[in-house]
Amino acid sequence: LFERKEKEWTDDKGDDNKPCPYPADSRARPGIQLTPITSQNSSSMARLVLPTTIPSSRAPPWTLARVLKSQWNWKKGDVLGIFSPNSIDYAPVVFGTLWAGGVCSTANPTYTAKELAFQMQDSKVKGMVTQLDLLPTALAAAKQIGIPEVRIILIGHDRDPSAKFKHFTHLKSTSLLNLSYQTRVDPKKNLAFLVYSSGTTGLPKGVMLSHTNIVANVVQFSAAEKRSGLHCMGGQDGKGDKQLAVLPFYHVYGLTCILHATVWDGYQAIALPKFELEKACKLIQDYQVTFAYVPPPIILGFAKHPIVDKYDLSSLKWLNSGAAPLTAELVDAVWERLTIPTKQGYGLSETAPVTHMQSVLEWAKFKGSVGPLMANMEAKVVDLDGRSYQLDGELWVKGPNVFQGYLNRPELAKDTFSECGFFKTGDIGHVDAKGNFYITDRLKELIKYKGFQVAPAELEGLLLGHSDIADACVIPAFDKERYEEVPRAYVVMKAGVPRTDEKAKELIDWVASKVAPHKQLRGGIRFIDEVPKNPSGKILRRVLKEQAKKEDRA
Ligand code: 4UV
Repeated sequence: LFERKEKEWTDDKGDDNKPCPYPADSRARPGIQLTPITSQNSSSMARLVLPTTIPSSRAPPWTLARVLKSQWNWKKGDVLGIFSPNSIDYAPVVFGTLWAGGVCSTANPTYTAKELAFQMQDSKVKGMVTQLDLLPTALAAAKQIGIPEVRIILIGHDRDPSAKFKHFTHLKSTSLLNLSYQTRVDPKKNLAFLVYSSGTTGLPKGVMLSHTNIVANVVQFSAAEKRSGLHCMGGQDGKGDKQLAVLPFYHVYGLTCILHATVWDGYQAIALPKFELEKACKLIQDYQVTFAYVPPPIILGFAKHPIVDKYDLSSLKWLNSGAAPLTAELVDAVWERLTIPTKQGYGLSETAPVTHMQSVLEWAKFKGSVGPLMANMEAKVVDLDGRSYQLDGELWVKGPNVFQGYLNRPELAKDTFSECGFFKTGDIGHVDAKGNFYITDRLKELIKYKGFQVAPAELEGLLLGHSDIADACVIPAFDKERYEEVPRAYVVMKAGVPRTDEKAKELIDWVASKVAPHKQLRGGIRFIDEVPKNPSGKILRRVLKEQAKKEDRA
């Protein structure tokens, strides 16, 4: 799988039989080629997971597969909802579900019951796994969508004192591998995960990721990291690399780059249920952590927070930033303070996720770049008409890790994929002569707060439901002090409603009471007379984004 052949830049001939509408100038840039991943050598995810030791206090993946198949009448393609922060039980639950031929719908543990119910209903889950402190939210969501209480299993440290809800580790009957609960899958066709993304527009949608999508990306990503020679040396003796597993496993960045990559490469992961800078520093020091994949706000913490000086972080060899833009200033600040290189990766839920990854050896040479394309992928930078472009344009990608479409939304395929099979990322960027890509802007409506997705359409829908509001538009603003994007609402109030600071605060608090913390209107509320729209009624977000840019720069 790791045999690589460097390929020259070549004209895109397309690897499918569909005619490409832009044959004359469709120069696509292929990544390095890995030996193609076929259905024989990728097979099911279950092949990745034959743990050699299971701690006696925990349970192996096939324990869950047994319960699903023998007690829940589980069929191939059935979906399990996972509503939990990072936990030692997360991986066996994921692999147990896949082992039984199922699909995991992973949800953000900060969701409200309503947000959770939406995802669980949309992905038609048959049952849910959660933790004791999240049980009230899980139960409220389960009630809304009619999931019986017996189909809720607990994971994590705490047990239910009333013993009404079974803990995953209590399902254990035997730690011996039991193959009879395994279901063979077609890795290209059968789904492994449903992660939720708003894509380029609208409300969150189920991103259908097949077994092959994930296996391909783990192999692509691992091969890319190994190019540096500094990464991912496994070892049971405690001498191998150790990763700080702070990215949430429910999000595709943590799911592939931590949960799966750790199993694939055999190094240790020190998992945190949520990010606290001081705890992270202590764990790095105590466990001699060697690397971490994080979003930019954590890079900011390492660069600027005084608490970092209390700890010895000298074991850290490098950091990888992704999920949102990173400034070169922060990269320099981390280096000056800690002498640790910060490189960048880029990807999307729809690409399982990694499409670009910078080598740690090139962090200083190509600062601001997200690196070259992953193996077995092709990319184009196109103008608005889909023609290849020399300057900044929309990034399109193609490869074995590109998803199968949005769940129950076949009508979106036309706008999501080009006629010759490229996935339109909705991000804007360019590529230099050496093949390094740079992401410079976003064409799509998405807002990213600390790397988490916020769909403007969702907040606009909520605001429009408020009795004082006539119209609303939500856009990304920039918090200069924290170096991060934050959602800001521009609202038109109904006649007679005061446009005061108190009213703005009241509305911000009202939104905060109804959504997960990352969706709060941290960029504030601005009152306007009219939401700018084109003649067909489509919101002209660019106008307000420009307005916000001017205000945030002032
Ligand atoms: O769908 P999603 O929430 O997915 C992600 C994935 C982040 C990854 C994946 C692989 C990596 O190696 C890595 O370092 C990070 O966040 O959101 C996808 C959108 O997030 C923005 C961009 O707008 C995507 O369409 N985004 C992701 N990475 C970057 C980024 C980046 N490095 N710079 C700027 N924007």
